[in-house]
Amino acid sequence: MSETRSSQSWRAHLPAGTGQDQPDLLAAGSLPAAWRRLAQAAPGRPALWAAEPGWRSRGELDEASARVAGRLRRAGLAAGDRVLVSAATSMDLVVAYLGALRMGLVVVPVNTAYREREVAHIVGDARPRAAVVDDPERGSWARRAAGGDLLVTGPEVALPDGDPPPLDGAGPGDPALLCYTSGTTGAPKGAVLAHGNLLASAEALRLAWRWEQGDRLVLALPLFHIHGLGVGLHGTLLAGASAVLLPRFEVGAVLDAARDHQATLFFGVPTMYARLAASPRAAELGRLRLCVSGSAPLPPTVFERLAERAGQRVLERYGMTETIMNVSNPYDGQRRPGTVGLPLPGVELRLAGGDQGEVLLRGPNVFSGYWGNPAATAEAFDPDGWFRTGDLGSFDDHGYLRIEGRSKELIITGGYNVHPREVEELLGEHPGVAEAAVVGTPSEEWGEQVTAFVVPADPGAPPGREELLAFAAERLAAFKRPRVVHYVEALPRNALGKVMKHELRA
Ligand code: MCA
Ligand code: AMP
Repeated sequence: MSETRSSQSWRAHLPAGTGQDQPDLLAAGSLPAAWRRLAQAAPGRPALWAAEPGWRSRGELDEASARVAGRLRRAGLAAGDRVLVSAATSMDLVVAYLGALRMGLVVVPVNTAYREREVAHIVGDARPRAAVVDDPERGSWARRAAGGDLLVTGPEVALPDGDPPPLDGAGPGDPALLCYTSGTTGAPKGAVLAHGNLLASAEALRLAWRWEQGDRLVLALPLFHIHGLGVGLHGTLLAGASAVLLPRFEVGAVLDAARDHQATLFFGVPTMYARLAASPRAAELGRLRLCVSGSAPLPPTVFERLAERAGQRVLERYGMTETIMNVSNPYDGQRRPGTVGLPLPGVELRLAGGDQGEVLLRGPNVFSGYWGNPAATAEAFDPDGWFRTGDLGSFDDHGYLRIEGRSKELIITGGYNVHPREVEELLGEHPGVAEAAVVGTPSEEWGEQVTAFVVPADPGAPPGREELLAFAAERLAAFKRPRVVHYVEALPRNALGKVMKHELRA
């Protein structure tokens, strides 16, 4: 068994001279309780900016989110009910989210690129009572999947006002988010993140990244995944800092926002940093105090280019939906490209195989299980309660973690996850396809790209590539659609009949 990296390395994340004990990450009670105190302490302080309506202060967010909670309560929702939330970033979306979280609803964030079958799977599993969506078609998909019994509203939650329910009373064990993710295998499962998980991770990041009230984040990540939500938004609110909300990532818009709003922070996925590094304006990134990359490996070439062109040494960290954030390069001290750094405060980490093996994690940031799926939950943890990430790691000479690869079949393209089996099953539904295998192949732009190997039902008349892609596009989010399609006579299989994916990747 390998050494556990934990109680020593967290010190590397805190300023020199910090006390001897690990910080109490749950001291604030919950994120909503912490935000409430910050709002009361300085209600006029600017908190969030969006093109529409401009700046909103802590106090305004506090009032507006309480109003949303009153409306949702009047509509019949109560603590513990699930509410599906699927919308592009906007002030209304954030207010709706905060209102739901403050009254104890369990928020189910859903990617806006999802098509009907993806939405229907989540609705069928999570059984939400309401959906907050910015697209009527997505609302009708959700309602249909719920058998007609679903309250659908827009991000402005334009429902009749009511008295707010008790707010900000959630305890650390109460569920806050239900995030659908493929985990290591199979169909998307709902990872239940409790209020304590959200707080522990945001507090560890606040300490490790020296997140202060004067900081201002340019937040161009979508808020329906943990990177934008659990890192960008939660961290901003817990630190009492501010953020500029952008509805989508675009190099010029990010750099304009950083300049116009005197931002200090930017968080992104490697595809975003590659685009920034290639821009003639790359040097402008140098004005920020801290840039953080995650969700997929940051190529050392991109790190070096930004260090050269902008004097910006991007800090890479490692996270996962089930655990929020785990490991980070230190703020002070060396940021080592090609590594993700050292376990964050509160996080215990070890490698299953000794010096190299599956990354195993424990800590107050780690979720407790998959929604209504005890079998998947049991599989996800080892008998000592270590969460099996499905990522393969090793330690470098400085004790920094390197993510070497994945034991799970997951493809990560532009920071979005694609589970091959979902795409394989879909392609297999096309009448012209006998079977298909899907793998990730290297891509400079996306990190990995979805690549399909298709065995036609009639080798003499394979389905057209465009037809196949249109078939996929109608049924799956655009980022899951194969970018490369190869037609093959047969798939390479081993003696047990299992497709040998490494041969396809070669
Ligand atoms: C868009 N497209 C993609 C992707 N995004 N294809 C593959 N992979 C993608 N990620 C497609 C579009 O559908 C379109 O296809 C074509 O690419 C061009 O779109 P473009 O305008 O260039 O895309 P974009 O809007 O600029 O989006 C690129 C992006 C975006 C900004 C990098 O993918 C993004 O926001 N990624 C971040 C995802 C994220 O937040 N992940 C965190 C997960 P067509 O033209 O054919 O229709 S949380 C997580 O992983 C853990 C917790 C962690 O550690 O953070
Ligand atoms: P998700 O399932 O969306 O939560 O994605 C989590 C996965 O993203 C992890 O299990 C890793 O495989 C990957 N990941 C996140 N951050 C990094 C990173 N900095 N380097 C390599 N892989 C990463």
